[in-house]
Amino acid sequence: MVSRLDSVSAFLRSERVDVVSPAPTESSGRPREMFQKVLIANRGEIALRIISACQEMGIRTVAVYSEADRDSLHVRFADEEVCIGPAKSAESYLHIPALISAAEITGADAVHPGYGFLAENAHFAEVLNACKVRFIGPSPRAIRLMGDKALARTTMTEAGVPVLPGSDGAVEDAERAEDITKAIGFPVILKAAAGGGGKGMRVVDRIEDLASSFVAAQTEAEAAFGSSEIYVEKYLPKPRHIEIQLMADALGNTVYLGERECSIQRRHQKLLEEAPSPTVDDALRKKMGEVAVKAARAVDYEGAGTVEFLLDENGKFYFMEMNTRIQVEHPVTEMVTGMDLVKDQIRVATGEPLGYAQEDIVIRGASIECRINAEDPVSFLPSPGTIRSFHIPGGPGVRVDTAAHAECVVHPYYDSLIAKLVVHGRDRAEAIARMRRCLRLTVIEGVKTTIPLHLRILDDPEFRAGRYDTRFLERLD
Ligand code: MV4
Repeated sequence: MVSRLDSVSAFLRSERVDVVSPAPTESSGRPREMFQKVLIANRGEIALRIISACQEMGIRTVAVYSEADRDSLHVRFADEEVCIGPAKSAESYLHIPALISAAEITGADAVHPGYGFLAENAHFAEVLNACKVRFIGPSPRAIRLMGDKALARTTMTEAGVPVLPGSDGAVEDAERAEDITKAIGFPVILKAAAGGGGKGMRVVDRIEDLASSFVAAQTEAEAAFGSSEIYVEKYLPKPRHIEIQLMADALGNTVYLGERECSIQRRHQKLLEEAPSPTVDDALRKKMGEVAVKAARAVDYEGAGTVEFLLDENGKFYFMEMNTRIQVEHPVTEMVTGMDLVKDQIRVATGEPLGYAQEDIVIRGASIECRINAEDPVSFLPSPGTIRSFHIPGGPGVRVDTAAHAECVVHPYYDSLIAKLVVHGRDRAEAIARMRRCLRLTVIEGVKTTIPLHLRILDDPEFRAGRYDTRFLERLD
């Protein structure tokens, strides 16, 4: 039996190690007992969120931090902490050897990646599993299959999941893109196979623009993701972004936990999310949920995952991508279902059964999340600095997920999220009123924030009527 130290040392000496047989497990290939110690390979609010779940489960925690985060709350509240490098993410939160070393020297038996950073890095998951440290998430295979957005479309087509007309996989050149476009008709959208989030995306309305747009998309994709692979889809002009939350255990139980509406985005950055969607009725929820489960089963998915769909004006929906991580906006789902998705992630990673079935999932009331970012609410330029005063109200149906506090520094190295303000109401009108009240009674001084923009969104008649799509912010006067 190769010891864990040998396998970690082998990794640290070379780029990759052969996958060695993991520790003794049940037939499902999972460790029997609950984790003793979880390392959180992340920072900020999600690191605190994971520490909270671990503390409630009696699991010890290891925080990793960059030199810039030395005084952060996730370091303060973890049981142990390891400095993994300088402020730059590439030299700290993205530096796999440092994270593997931290897991080894602290004896962590699992790693929770959170979202962003290495959360969807199949190599990171592979190395951890090879070093007999459980990656709390899906298999490297599922991460890879869904991480290649072009391959994901092909996999979903084969699984009977509706996808928009377009290419089967990546398209090798502009000529091939032209052939496909002639078959599906304009407008089309060119997308980067190696990553979502809008980078390497181009909408093309006419043939004269196709070749130049294809090259521009390739160039941007290569710069953003290290791969210039592009695929083509029929473009939906005014879709809604509806995503289905999934949870699956290692024993074949896969459950959907309703949907989230995430159409209010600016340059592909989500700003405000809500559950349930004002446009999804029970019948559509069931249809989308069952299709999302089918998508998960097609890749033997385990853990928390989200299938993102585009919903058109006729109520037809199409697979856009699958996120193989816990998402920023998971709290709105927790507020309307009463679940704790991070605890579920940790439990199913040990091989435990889900403990609930589809019929146990009931959506109650309405929830809204506003992302309070340290950004200028008009220009959206980051507004790093020291928070001088920090007060977010509570009260019935209010949740705040944050790692910020008075005198803390909002660094320019990381994302600008200061706090997720989440409310729950008996219905959507109460949730909107509650969110407005909380935003108006919030005091954050020292940095600019997106609070004024959120108040404008909540006051907009179209938003209040639930009549909005992904172009909403373009129309907000
Ligand atoms: C689309 C689309 C319309 N048609 N795909 C992909 C990345 C994601 N962040 C936005 N994406 C879109 N893909 C087709 N075939 C419109 C968008 C889109 C969008 C989607 C959801 C939420 C906000 C959006 C803002 C701009 C574009």
